[in-house]
Amino acid sequence: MTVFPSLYPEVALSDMSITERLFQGLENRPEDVAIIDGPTGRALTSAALVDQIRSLAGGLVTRGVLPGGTVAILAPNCPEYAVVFHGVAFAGGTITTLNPTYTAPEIQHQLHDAGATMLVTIPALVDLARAGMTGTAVTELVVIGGGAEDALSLDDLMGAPQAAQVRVDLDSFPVVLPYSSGTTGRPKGVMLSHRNIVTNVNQLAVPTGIERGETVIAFLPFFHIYGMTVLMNLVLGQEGRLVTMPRFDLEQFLHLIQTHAVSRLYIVPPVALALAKHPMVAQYDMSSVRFIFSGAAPLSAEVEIAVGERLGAESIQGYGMTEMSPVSHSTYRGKPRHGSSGQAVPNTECRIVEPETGRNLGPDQEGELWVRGPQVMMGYLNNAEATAATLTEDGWLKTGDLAVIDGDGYMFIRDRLKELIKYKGFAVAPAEVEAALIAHEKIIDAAVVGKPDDEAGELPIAFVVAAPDAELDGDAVMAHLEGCLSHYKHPAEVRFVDSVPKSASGKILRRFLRDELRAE
Ligand code: 4UU
Repeated sequence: MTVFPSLYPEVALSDMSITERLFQGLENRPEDVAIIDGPTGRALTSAALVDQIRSLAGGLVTRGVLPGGTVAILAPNCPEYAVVFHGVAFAGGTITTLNPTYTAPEIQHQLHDAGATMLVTIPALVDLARAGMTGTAVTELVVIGGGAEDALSLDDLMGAPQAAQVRVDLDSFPVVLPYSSGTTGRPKGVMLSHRNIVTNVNQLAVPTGIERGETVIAFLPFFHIYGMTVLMNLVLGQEGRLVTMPRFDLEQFLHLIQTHAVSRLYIVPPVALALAKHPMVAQYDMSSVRFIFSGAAPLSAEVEIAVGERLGAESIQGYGMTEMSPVSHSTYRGKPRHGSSGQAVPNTECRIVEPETGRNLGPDQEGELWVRGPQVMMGYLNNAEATAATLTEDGWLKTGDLAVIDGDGYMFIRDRLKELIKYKGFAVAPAEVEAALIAHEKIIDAAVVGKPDDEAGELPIAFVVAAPDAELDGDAVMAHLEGCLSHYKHPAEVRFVDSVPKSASGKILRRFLRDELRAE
């Protein structure tokens, strides 16, 4: 069996919790600013961040919310995100992170599935949060900054500082529950342990380590695993400084890079494209930028090189998946191979498996990428079937991505075997969109697949079968989706068809539809 091991020395497995690992990067520089709210310039020193995390953890324990429960957070990036995330983790709790652009039904689904009992949000999202809580086990709404009726403020929760990490098992307790659809179906809770995340932080520090005081801009959302592990936990845990942005806006992004002399950009391909081509970039001083890292979707070698040349910075890529905490591959600094997703990070083994036969393939042969390592998830929450379909008994994760690994261990993603659509780096689960479409009384069948797009990477396209004699147009379909699916999941186009191509067993033949779209 051909196994591609990491070519780099192993990192020791740590016995720290994720918050203890964070404190390692904060406690020796108490007076340094650790995190700045981009829009307002409000700054928190390392000492203030540690104090707030300890106070929140203490308050949650005193109130009896934790340990043992699940707290949900529905918020855009802001300094308090790190306080809430780590306050819960330090108190021995589980945190489930919600996309703040979700609709009420989407929020409701995740809160219910994760078994959350407390929801933390911001003032602007209170109404949405309340609608999403309805019918779930959430009994307490907490608002960062306070000011809402019948809700606690985050300050109300602060208690006597929690001195030490509330002990939970580092390998079998899910500290984080982000949601991902994996290779098939609807979004599922991905159970990640303290060991998973701490190890991934330490693994990624090898190829792309951060120097003390480096400033990193954080527009990638903390609710998604890329922003959570790489920005919030790696940057702060390695003595870097974060400038948070609540959402991506090119002008504000450039302005904040200039104002704060940002040295490092973690981005996704659409932002790489904008940085390479947009005229506005020339109006700002980008000379502080030294390092650019793109992940979450394919980026061509041309754009990867162009963005590095335009900004005079090292430009590289990494590859990850929520189920891998997320990073399995990263380009090592000073060893670029443009167009590649990089080499396996330490402690990480890979296989390339021929999908039809299950046979192991060798270098330069294309097959499904399987990954094994200490960053691979525990499994999906309450879903043994999906877990068994994704993880083998001996610990290999089937990524659902088609890749090749060259003779030097560089991995190149070639295509996607799984049904997932990536819109601007965000995962769209076709099964979820199809279920929402079919919920319309005049739609009898539907299939959703991705169409290649220069800017977004892929656009979701819906193939819809209307009931006989039903009067239905694209606008009516889109109006139906409003309020039940967040906008990034909405099809860019609705096509009416007579039938959806299916296999004998009733599975949608997505490849068939995708090939049709690619041929256009
Ligand atoms: C082609 O997108 C992510 C995680 C991305 C990430 C995080 C930290 C990358 C580098 C890093 O350092 O997770 P999910 O779960 O949202 O989506 C996972 C899927 C992969 O299975 C693959 O299909 O996103 C796609 N993907 C990529 N595709 C992720 N990275 C890449 C990449 N090239 N570099």
